[in-house]
This record gives sequence, structure tokens and C-alpha cells, in this order.
Amino acid sequence: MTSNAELREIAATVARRAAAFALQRRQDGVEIAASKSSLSDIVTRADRETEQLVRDALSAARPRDGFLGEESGAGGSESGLTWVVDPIDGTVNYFYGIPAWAVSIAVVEGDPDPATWRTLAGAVVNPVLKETFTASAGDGAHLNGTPIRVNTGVDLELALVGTGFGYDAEVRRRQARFVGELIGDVRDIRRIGAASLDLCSVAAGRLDAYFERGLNPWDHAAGALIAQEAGSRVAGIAGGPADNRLLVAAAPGLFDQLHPRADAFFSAWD
Ligand code: LIP
Repeated sequence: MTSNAELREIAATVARRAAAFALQRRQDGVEIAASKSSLSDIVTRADRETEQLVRDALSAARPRDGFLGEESGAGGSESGLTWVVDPIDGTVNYFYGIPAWAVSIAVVEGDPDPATWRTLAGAVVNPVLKETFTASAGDGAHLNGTPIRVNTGVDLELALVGTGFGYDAEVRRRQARFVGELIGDVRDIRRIGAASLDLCSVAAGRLDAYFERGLNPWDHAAGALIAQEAGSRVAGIAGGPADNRLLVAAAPGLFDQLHPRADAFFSAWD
């Protein structure tokens, strides 16, 4: 039986290798391979090549495990474990050369569904900043091997809050309305552009809180565990598991101030 710590090291090793590959491809020049949900939702050729590198490496290391990736879809599991992968989280940042993108790799137990899965380990690697965030269930969270913890004792009015917006223009307008309501009640808002790095920023105390509507499972699988292992609460609508309807992450006290407002606004969408 492979331990959570051993799974974490597999995730970190493969994520670092994939991140180095993606960085090199960026330096070679980025090509848009296709647009997905909208013209602004681009996928680069490097996204697809990086995901294939990750898939091949994980298949070699853990041949009986399943795979769920942003670009290549799902592959069944014989072991009960599934690797959930975003090869380049922060694709638009990657395309523009903004140094806020990451390879995100998590391994979950059970169905690859955020509503029911149990995340065992994860790694998020930003190769431009040479930062590797890791966590395994019960073992804490680390940045480049050093333990990290969330900020505590921060009230909403002094909170630095991260968020993000969808690729659909009408969804962005609605998301912006909540930000418009919140921005006068917090220290400030940050829009980093990669959910995995938003969640790692909460874990490392670089953000006090983060919320977003519309995330895919691969956007938050690893970052949510890293945030939780650093002391953050992470939850969605009505305090249930985070999913595409809502994710809120913050230390418990701040979570209790922010989540009710986000829950009320975004649950009204459903
Ligand atoms: C991104 C998310 C981010 C969100 C962006 C985009 P991608 O994922 O990580 O939080 O605000 O719109 O969805 O598409 O770069 O993998």
C-alpha cells in the first residue's frame, strides 16, 4: 500500500518535470491549438503536450490508477485512485507570459467527483517562480519543503481576497456584481488567474481568502488539499464540497464571515 507521502512525492516529481517542459515550450513560442468554450478560452499546443507527458509518467509509475485531465478527459481506475491534472492552470497567463501559471496534479480516492472524492496528495508547481507547493492528507502543506500556514485572526474588512472569472462574458458580468458588492467591505481584491495558485496563496498567507464560481475539478483538486492542510476551510454551496457552483477558502474565522455572503449570492444562480 503506497502512503500518502509517497503519492505526494510522485505528484511533485511529475509536476516539476512537466512544468519544466511547459516553460521550455513557452520559451520556444506559444501556439494556440484551439479555442474551447469561447474565443477567450484558448488551449495551447503546450497544454496538450504537457498533459500527455504527465499522463505517460503517471501511467508508468501507477499503471492501475485512473486519470482525469483538462485536455484529454477521463481514464478508468482499477486501483480506486485517480490522478486529477491541470497541465497548465492559468492558460491565459501562460499565453501572455504573465508568471502566474502552474502544473497542478492531485490524486484522489473514490470516484473522480469533487462531491465525493477524498484527496490523498497534491502538488502545484510554478516553474517561473521556482515554487513547488505540496501536501498529503494529514501531513501538512509545504512550499519548497518548508511548512506553510494560512493567516489567522483576519476579519473581513482587512482581508485580501482572491477571486476569478469565467470565460463566458455573461457569467463574468454576474461574478463581477458580487465583487462590486464585496470590494468596499474588504482590504482589496486580487485576480491572479490560476485557481491552483490562488489556493496555494491562501495556504501560504499571501491571500487571506479566495472564492470563485465555475471551477473545473482539475483547477482546485490539488490546491484545495494544500490549503486545507495549511489550516484553511474549503467548501462550496451550503458548506458542502467545493464544486463548479462555488469554492470558498479561508481560515475558519474569516471563512464564517465570507462564506455566507458568497453562498447567498451564488446559490441564487442555481
Ligand atoms: C483558470 C482558473 C482560474 C479562472 C480562469 C481559468 P485555466 O483555469 O484556474 O481560476 O479564473 O478563468 O478557468 O482555464 O487556465 O486552466
